[in-house]
Amino acid sequence: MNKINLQNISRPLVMGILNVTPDSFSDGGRFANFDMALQQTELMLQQGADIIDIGGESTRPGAPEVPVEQELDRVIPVIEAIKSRFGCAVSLDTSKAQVMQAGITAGVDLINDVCGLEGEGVLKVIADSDVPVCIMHMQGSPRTMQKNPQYSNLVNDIMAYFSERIDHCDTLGIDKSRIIIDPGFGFGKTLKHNYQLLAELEKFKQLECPVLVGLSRKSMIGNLLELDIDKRLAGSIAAATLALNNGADIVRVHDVEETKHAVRIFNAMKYGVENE
Ligand code: 7PJ
Repeated sequence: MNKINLQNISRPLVMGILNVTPDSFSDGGRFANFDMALQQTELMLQQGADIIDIGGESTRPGAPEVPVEQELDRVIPVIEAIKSRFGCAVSLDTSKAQVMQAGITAGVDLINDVCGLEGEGVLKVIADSDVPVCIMHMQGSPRTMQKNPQYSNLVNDIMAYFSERIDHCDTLGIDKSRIIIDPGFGFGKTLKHNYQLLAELEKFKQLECPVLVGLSRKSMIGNLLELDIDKRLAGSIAAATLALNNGADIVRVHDVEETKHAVRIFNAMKYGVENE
């Protein structure tokens, strides 16, 4: 399995989601168990995942906060086991400095922060390391974000947020070449906002950072189609495909096998049929 090289993402990457929370909204704790987490990782790698994204804190709207010790207990043993058993690229979905530090020590290849590196002590941990980071945009906090999200200009506001974060990182010695940006679908956005972001995703490429998107099984799919979580696969693949066509470099998904099919269809259209 290849390590991620942000400078050279020539084809879209698939990031497989591994929740090690008992309360994640879409796979409800099925992988809380250590062995199940390793099995799910192995399956996603067989299906062609390029990166495994491990999260120990649910960020669904209204989710309770997880104490740092509990988050560490959930994610660190799983990271260590995955790194030693599979040696694949591992991303850590966390917003806490202490968890990031422990993850970096355990060898993670990417920090994925839905709070855009705004947490206490986070920037220092990142500046003292050389791991790449994904900076996601969120308006508000998971508890409040869906109350009444408002923007003066949706894309410009989010672009301005990224510019500010990138500049701030730069002053601390975190080079832009280490940064991935993510508009944060569903994080402080209405249904309309989410689809506008999908339509205008290409604009984020102006910032010259790889663009990551997470659309998989989200309520922007479920609310539009009026479908429960377990019926959102086709909608998720459609959304991922549109995101790829609008410039997404990395897609964060639950359904790796089906998303890889979409990536291969996209690649054949965009770059021609390869290896034949
Ligand atoms: C995202 C994420 C996302 C990034 C979650 C869910 C909710 N990280 N973590 N982007 N979403 N970078 O999986 O639906 O959209 S948790």
